Amino acid sequence: MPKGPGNKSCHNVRTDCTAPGLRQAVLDNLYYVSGNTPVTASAQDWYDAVAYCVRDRMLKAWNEGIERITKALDLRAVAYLSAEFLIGPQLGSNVLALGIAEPLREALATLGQDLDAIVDGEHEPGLGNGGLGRLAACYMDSMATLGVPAIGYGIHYEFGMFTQTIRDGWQVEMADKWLRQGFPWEIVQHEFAVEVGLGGSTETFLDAGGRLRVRWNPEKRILAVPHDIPVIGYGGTFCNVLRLWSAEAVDAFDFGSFSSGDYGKAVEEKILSETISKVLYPNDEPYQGKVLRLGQQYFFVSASLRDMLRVQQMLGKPLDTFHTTFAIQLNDTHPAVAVAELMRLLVDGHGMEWERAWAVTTKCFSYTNHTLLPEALEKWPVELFGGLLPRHLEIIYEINRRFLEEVRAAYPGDEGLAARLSLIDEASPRSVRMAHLAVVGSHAVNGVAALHTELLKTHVMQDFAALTPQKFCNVTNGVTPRRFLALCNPRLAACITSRIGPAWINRFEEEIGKLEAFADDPGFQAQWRGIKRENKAALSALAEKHLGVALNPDAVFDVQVKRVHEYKRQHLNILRVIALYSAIKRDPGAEFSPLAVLFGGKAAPGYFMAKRVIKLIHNVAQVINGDPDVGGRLTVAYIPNFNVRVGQVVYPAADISQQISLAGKEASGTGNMKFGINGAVTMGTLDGANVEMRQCVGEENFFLFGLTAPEVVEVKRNGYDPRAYAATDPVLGQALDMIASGAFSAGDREIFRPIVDNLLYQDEYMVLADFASYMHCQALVMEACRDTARFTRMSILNVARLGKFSSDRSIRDYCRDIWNITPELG
Ligand code: B1H
Repeated sequence: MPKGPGNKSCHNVRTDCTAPGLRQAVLDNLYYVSGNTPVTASAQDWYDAVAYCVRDRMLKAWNEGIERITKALDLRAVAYLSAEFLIGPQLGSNVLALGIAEPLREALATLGQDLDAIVDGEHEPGLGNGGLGRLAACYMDSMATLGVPAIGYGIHYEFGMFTQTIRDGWQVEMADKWLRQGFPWEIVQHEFAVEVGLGGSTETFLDAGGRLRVRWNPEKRILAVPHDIPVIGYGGTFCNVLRLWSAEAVDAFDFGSFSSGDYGKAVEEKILSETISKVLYPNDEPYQGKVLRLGQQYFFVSASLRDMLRVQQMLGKPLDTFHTTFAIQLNDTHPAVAVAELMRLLVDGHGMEWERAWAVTTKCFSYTNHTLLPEALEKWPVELFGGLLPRHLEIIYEINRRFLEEVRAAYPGDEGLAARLSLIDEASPRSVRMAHLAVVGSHAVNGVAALHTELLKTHVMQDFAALTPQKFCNVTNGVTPRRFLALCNPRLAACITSRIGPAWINRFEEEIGKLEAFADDPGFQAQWRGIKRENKAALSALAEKHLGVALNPDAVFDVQVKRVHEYKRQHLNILRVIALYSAIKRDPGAEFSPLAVLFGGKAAPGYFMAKRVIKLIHNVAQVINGDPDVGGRLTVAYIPNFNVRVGQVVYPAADISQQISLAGKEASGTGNMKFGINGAVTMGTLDGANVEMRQCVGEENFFLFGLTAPEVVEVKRNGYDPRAYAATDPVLGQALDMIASGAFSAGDREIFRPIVDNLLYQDEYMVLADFASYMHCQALVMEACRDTARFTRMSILNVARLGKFSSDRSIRDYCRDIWNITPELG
């Protein structure tokens, strides 16, 4: 009899949560899953063994969750449709939810393993671009924690967001093959695979009852295979599922071609089919009208709706009560084709009358808008759309015909209004306006911050808001305090718990305010500062290791991490850095408290200007960090490959959070909240959720600068001339001159000319207009930082007063105002 760890296995090796039980479970997995012993196991083997051990302990709640949705007749579940779910590393958050960190840590220690190292080694699935995808993941976390039955539906991209490396200051993209080592958290459910059609044509026919019906004959079919990832709520009792569809060929390969010797053709179809879920489009905001992207959208939407209809039928419920089973949330317009697809499934597929189908459809759907940027609003050329989805185009025309009939009845003679509201943009090339389809097909439309919703109602969707004001509402974004405080900042979490108890973790809005009582307590303040310093030291160690840049943990850490985009104005930040550098150079002996300015974020691979801004930041960093006059008082670093994992190290280490978009451009922002609940004070404009954050923390605890949204409109209307600002502000003029003259490019005057010229002659995002105000604000920040007690108080109050920005509050808002669902817990 061989001596394997499995021999000592006990019957509850998959559920036991004591240290000895967990130890045995890990050893069993090592032995039976990976074919290893502690002697031969690699780091990956240990990770897998621990991950499967943790997953086992989620399966009770998981199976109960599936039963809940598929058994209860009177239950309404959320179907959250999103092309992105940026879920981040899974091991740490699942351990936290189950509450087994301590016994697991102990168990692993007896095996010579460190839980934290195993958690830190996880490679995250990068199935999203940025804020929008991460929001979807925070909402999944909150729904599970609050006990809101939900299924997240999305795409199982083979390649997620690219890995960013930096070569000579330039961003270089590398493919992210996140599945290379397997992904222990997912369960593939082949039995629920569905076929999705694409292309082809439509035909009419008379059905048995003599009714004229339409049939779509797709040119090709693709198999959608669900990969299920459990999403367990804090406390470990309630579990939802994230169901991601992966594309496969309906038939593995064509035997006809194979037999006749055409091996290439035999596998061609398979390869073509699989391209649908091959790669995530890495363009945050400006959408690209690529047919493959529309294919992706339709692919996951169709599979998801058919999955929901399967549940409806399994429950034995009639189709015209479909909306009582599912509240379907459209995360931006990426899944908006769902409106047409549900109509097709009900009308063509099940012979439902148009009016009844439309009533069901509009009661199901609600739509979240995430952007005001005109270039980000999805519009598909009619020809492209009809080529891929001929029946859906017909259905959209019919929806539009009926809708415009109502518009004309309400506003007779106003053809301008009808044209503005139409689902079809008649300008060449004619195109389908996805946002209009989403609004018309939904009973509720929400923006993601108060200002954003207001601007939606008064500008971008003015006509719709006038027509159906009752549809519009606001749900301000939130972030999960589990991942973005309890998990990522264990020192601060323990400190908070020591004062107000642990209830803040799942009752953040109700509990975190209790911290305010300690804001001026010198002992608490000292502890608070000590923790921030330790977090900064941890980030410094990482920067030292990966970048070779030494960051002084006693410096003020001033951080801007987010996607690189002109409207987010990383270039405004670097102009500020250059101005500070010039000030030091002018008077090297003057007092200057140490400041570390950190950047991080990816640029879309085709975004010329954003990539050049990354290069500029690197070049400025090189000059400043190497200048003996500066003597380490000002340090600049670019943290490569910013993602959820890196964020979890960065947010806890920040003193100052840069949220400096041009007012009216950032829909909400969520990084602002992640920084804030970790005690960073915001330096920001009145944009997105900054506005509400400032209201909550108090204006004395927020560093405000810049034009307001109405002022932006006003200045532009009067003819904005950026050169006038450069000419009259010597600090700004000099900073721009330094870049232009090659001070950061070894004399090369060409490399950054596109940036400088753009700022001087266009400056769409009004960097120059806000510069003076930003510099003035910077002086106030530096003054505040010198007063340690005052700054620590600001930091504590930021945490204590940001309870509203928990995604639990957002989900309660959705439940109450949009979904009509009562959370089962909390
Ligand atoms: C946001 C996007 C987005 N808004 C298109 N829009 C994409 C648009 O791949 N695409 O085609 C990807 C992403 N992302 C962000 O959403 C907003 O800019 C943030 O302000 C907001 O906080 C976030 C969540 O609401």
